Amino acid sequence: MSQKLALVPILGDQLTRTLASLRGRTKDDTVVLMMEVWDEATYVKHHKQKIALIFSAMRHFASELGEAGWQVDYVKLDDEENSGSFTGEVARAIERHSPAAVHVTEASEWRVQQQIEEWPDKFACEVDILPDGRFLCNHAEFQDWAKDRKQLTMELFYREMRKKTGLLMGDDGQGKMKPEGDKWNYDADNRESLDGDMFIPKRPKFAPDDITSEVITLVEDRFGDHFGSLDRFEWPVTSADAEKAADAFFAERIEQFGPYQDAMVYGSDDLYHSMLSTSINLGLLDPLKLCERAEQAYKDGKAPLNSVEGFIRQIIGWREYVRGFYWLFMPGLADANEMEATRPLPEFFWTGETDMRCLSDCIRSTHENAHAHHIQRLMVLGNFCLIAGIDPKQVQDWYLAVYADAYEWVELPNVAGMILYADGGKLATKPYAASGNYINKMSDYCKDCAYSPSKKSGEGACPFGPLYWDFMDRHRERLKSNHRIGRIYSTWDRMGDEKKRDYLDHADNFLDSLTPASKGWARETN
Ligand code: FAD
Ligand code: DLZ
Ligand code: SF4
Repeated sequence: MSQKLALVPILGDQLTRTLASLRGRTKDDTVVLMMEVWDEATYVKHHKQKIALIFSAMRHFASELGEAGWQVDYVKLDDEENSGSFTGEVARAIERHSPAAVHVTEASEWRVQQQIEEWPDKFACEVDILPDGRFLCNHAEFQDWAKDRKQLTMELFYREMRKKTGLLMGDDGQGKMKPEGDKWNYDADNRESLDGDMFIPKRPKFAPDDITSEVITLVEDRFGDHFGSLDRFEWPVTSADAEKAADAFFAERIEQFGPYQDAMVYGSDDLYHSMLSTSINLGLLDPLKLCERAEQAYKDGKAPLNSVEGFIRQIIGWREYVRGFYWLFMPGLADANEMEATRPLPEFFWTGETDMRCLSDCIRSTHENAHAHHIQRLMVLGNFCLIAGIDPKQVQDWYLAVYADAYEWVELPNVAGMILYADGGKLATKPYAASGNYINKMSDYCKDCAYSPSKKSGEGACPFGPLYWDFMDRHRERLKSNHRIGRIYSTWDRMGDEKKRDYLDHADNFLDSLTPASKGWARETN
């Protein structure tokens, strides 16, 4: 029996046929609505590749649905009547199609969900807002796990997800589950640095087809003043290509994924990372299936446990955890500033023009590819923002704008919680502050840098050292009782006054020399 006509809006990061709002619908009683809207393309000034990726993936998905017989109403950015907003476009589509109901899957971001929650009052037809089934842990389950916990330790959450999925779980012989290899976490085995000469299989790159080329022209034309280059657009924009990218990762790179997860090499942007985050976040790949493939690679003897466990932890651990964390602490998380950081973001975050070779290489990769790998985001760019005391709002806007995989639900917990400690330690047990020694150990950046990590102060000293001590000194009252950090102050106290003064003066001079970002790079209102 045919149901009443429903309008099904599909947002830019919901590109899967298994979406909750499509479940149970038939092609005869459904109009799918997809909308390129100005508000979403400009609420921060996204990297050009990010906009091109989302528009191209949306257009490909719409055409696949159309070819499969679905009725798709696709609003392009340049359509004359385009109102510029999701709500405006749903209103116009209701006029065009007169549906009995709107079925929409909840938005991944708080900002958009607020708009959707107004629809039942705004529209005369019924509006159903359905939970997003693409995550393992729903909002209620996460709240339940978090309640009564002082510290939301990711590792404990992750163990629950391992038990829930059965991934890398065995039997202890007495009817209970136990982690494969008897250990939950193999992170300690995953800290090798990488020799620049080591062979790294190249990941597949996807040259723009006609749809992507048209979108690239549109983006150059309409968003020409946004950050980033479109010269090398190589992202998968369909689920078929994303599967090819996943095939190559499981065939060629997962074996070394674990050991070199934290390594950094000048000029090398992907190393053994999967480069699948853009596809997972868009909906082109199913995260749980990827974890099952990783587990299979282990069972088949094609990848060691430390690599496979590391990959699975990133997805059913960190990715699920940050999503739960985001919804638990929004909207306050976006305003959190526990460390009272107020310094403006330096201009070099947009130009890459700094003598600090680690930062300039991470910003180059960000500009060229709309990507930097995890440890670059965390221990180079993030560490700098933390110890230099950069205003969290400006850091959030930067990360949200520049990465092709950035949506607020995943960006914000990583920025406010993981790198800036702006949430006061709800996510991380201590600030991830480090001197240049860490970067020197894990990368080849320092050997040709204008600065030296072994020089502690004075001309040519790596700025990370003085900035680190300046940060520790500034936040002594707040951090001294943290058991993971407190002992650092004994080292600081053992230094003579002159040495301490040298560090603090050096940090002051360095910070004074920074040029603040000129207005309008990330957000018009900054
Ligand atoms: P891999 O190293 O191959 O990891 C596999 C997968 O694990 C990733 O594809 C991703 O889905 C997941 N993952 C790994 N780490 C995290 C994490 N910390 N949080 C959530 N998922 C994770 N990831 C995003 O998808 N979007 C963001 O906006 C984003 N912002 C970040 C900001 C900061 C400050 C930091 C420190 C990390 C951020 N990450 C973000 C996490 C991580 O850096 C990227 O997921 C990763 O670099 C993507 O590359 P990859 O697919 O090769 O990842
Ligand atoms: C990031 C983005 C951009 C640039 N443009 C669109 C768009 O035009 N249409 C769309 O449906 N989604 C877009 N997105 C993603 C949204 O900003 C947002 O992240 C998702 O709707 C999830 O809340
Ligand atoms: Fe970065 Fe310092 Fe190393 Fe230069 S010396 S690359 S600034 S850590």
